[in-house]
Formats: sequence, C-alpha cells, structure tokens
Amino acid sequence: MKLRLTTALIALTAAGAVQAQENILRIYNWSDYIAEDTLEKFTAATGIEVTYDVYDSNEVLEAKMLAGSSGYDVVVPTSDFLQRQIAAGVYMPLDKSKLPNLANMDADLMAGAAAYDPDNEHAVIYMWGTTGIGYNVAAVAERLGEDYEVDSWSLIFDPETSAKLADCGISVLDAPTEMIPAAMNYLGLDPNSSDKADLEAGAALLETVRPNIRYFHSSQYISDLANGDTCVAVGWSGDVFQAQARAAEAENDVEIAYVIPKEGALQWFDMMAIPADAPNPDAAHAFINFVMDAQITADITNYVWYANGNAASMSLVDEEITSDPGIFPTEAAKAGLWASTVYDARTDRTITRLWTRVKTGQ
Ligand code: N2P
Repeated sequence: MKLRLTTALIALTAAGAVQAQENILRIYNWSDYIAEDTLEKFTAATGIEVTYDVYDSNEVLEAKMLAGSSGYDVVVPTSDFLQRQIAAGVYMPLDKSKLPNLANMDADLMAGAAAYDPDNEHAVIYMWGTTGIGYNVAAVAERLGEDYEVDSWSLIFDPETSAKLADCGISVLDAPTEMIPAAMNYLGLDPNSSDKADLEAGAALLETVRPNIRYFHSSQYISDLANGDTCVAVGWSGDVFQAQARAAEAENDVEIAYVIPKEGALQWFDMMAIPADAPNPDAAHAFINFVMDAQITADITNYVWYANGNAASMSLVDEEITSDPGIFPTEAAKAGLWASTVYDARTDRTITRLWTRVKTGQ
C-alpha cells in the first residue's frame, strides 16, 4: 500500500511538473513597446511565466505567421497585415468569455479596428499611433534657418530640403507599405491607391531623395535621434517620443520633436491576436485580458508614449501624454490621417519589388 501511494505521488508530482513547465506564455511583440514591469506583474498575478521576443517589421512577423508553428501565443500585427493574415487562417477567433476587460475598450476605436476584422473577432487594439517625422530641433534649425517651420513631408521628399539635412543624418522606416504611400500622398496621389502607376510614382520619389537618406531601419532611429547621431527620422509617434525622453534623461542637450505633417499621415492600429496553432491559448487570453486592465494599459502608454484603445485607462494616463497632439492628434490633424490599406498578394509583390529598388538603387 505504501509503495503504491508513493508511486501515485510520484506520478502526480511529475504531472504537476509538466503542467508547470507548460504554463508558459510566448509573446512576439514590437520592440520598445511595453512597460518595464508589465510581464513581471502578469506572472505575479497569474503564475504564468513569459518568454518575450521582439521584431520591428510587419513583414518579418508575417513571414513567421504564414510559415506556421511559430510557437507564439500572442503576436501584434498592424491591422492591415492582420486582415490579410486572418484571411490566410493564421489566427483563432477570440473567446470573448475569457476577456471581461473588453468592456474597458473605446467603442469608436474598436469599431475602426473592426474595419479590418469584422466584430473584432480575432484581435484587440494594443496601441495605435501615426507615422510622421521625428527631428532634432537645433540641428534642423541650424541647416534650414531658425524660422523654418517643420510641418511638411517636404523635409524628406523635397530633394533640395533633404539635401541640406543629409550631413546630419536622415533615416526612414524600412516599411514599404508605409513609406511608399507617404510619398504618394506628398505627390497629391491617394495614399490608399493600389494602382501600380501610383505606387511606382511614390517609389520614384523615394529614389530621387535616396542619396539624402542615411539608412532604412525601423528601430535604430530611437537611440540615434536621442544621441544626436541622426537628425531626422520618418518614424512612429511613440518611438520618437521615447527618443525625446531618452535625450532628456541623458541631459545631452538634444531636443527631439515629433510632427504629423500638414499633408497628413498614416494612422495605424497594432492588434493583439492569437495564432491558430498557439501552444497556450488560455494563457494568451489571460494576457490579452490582463493588458486590457485600465491600469496596466495606462502604465504601458505612460512608458512607450503610444495612444491605446482603452477608454477606462485614459484618466490614468499622464496629462503630458493625453495633451500632446503628436500622440492624440487634434481634430484638424485627424482629418488628414489615412488608414492602412490592405493589399492583395499581387500588389504586395509589386511593393516588395519597388522597395528593393528604392533601397538598393537597382
Ligand atoms: C514600436 C513600434 C510599433 C509601431 N516600437 C508599428 N506599428
């Protein structure tokens, strides 16, 4: 009898160990996109351990999702990429009974996100922002004059203007579906056009200013702007504000500003979703629900300087952030924002080909 009990105990302990070992949540998120204590707090609240990897490109995430068996439980595609990936069967429908904090979300913003995912069946807004211009105030004034108002995409797309800034370093995002439409918009074309001639015109403009661009990269610019190593970056709103905060912390006399250019800018939503083959969908739901807690999401916004879609969190977000028109655009600026376009596979291939040409000059 004693022996049997011991065997049973061993069996129980082994099962417990396997279970504990398996209660891991694997997250794949954008770099510089979470508060320092979010994951720790999640583990403390749920006992679920987290592994956390980062990317800085929708294309990289998409390749992993389409290949399948990524091993991730929660990923954060931008809404246009999300829509195409949903169509490819990449994500599971959310079990909303496990997401009571959905009640905290802003109904209008979720309705906006539903344009890409009807009824918000597969995804919840993580953060949202715009794609505009970050710049070093003094370095730009030195080159363009104290009275020059930085309010236009001409800073990048007018070859004479960007030539004057080339020596201090211009970077642009390595994000073809954001950069080419921005160039099209500057040319007066519809940034949401999928017309090949329009896309080619946008790419051609980028090729014209290519000699003035130091590099194409989607995360390096945060520290480069902050350290004064570059002076202009086409970048994502919160990332530029993080550069500003890092410079202020370093007390290095670098002042960084962010502008949504007067011609308009892309407004995007990054969405939390669960891959259909996620190893631990329960933990994934627990995490998504945890992030939708008003305080947790406010903590993230207060750290990464991105707007969120959580109405209940707003009173907990620093006033410095809620009142900044670069993070929460004014009504006038909102009118000029465009939403991400969902491209079909053929147009997507055209964009990839054009982008290679822009980057390599071939
Ligand atoms: C975070 C960048 C997220 C914005 N560093 C891209 N959608």
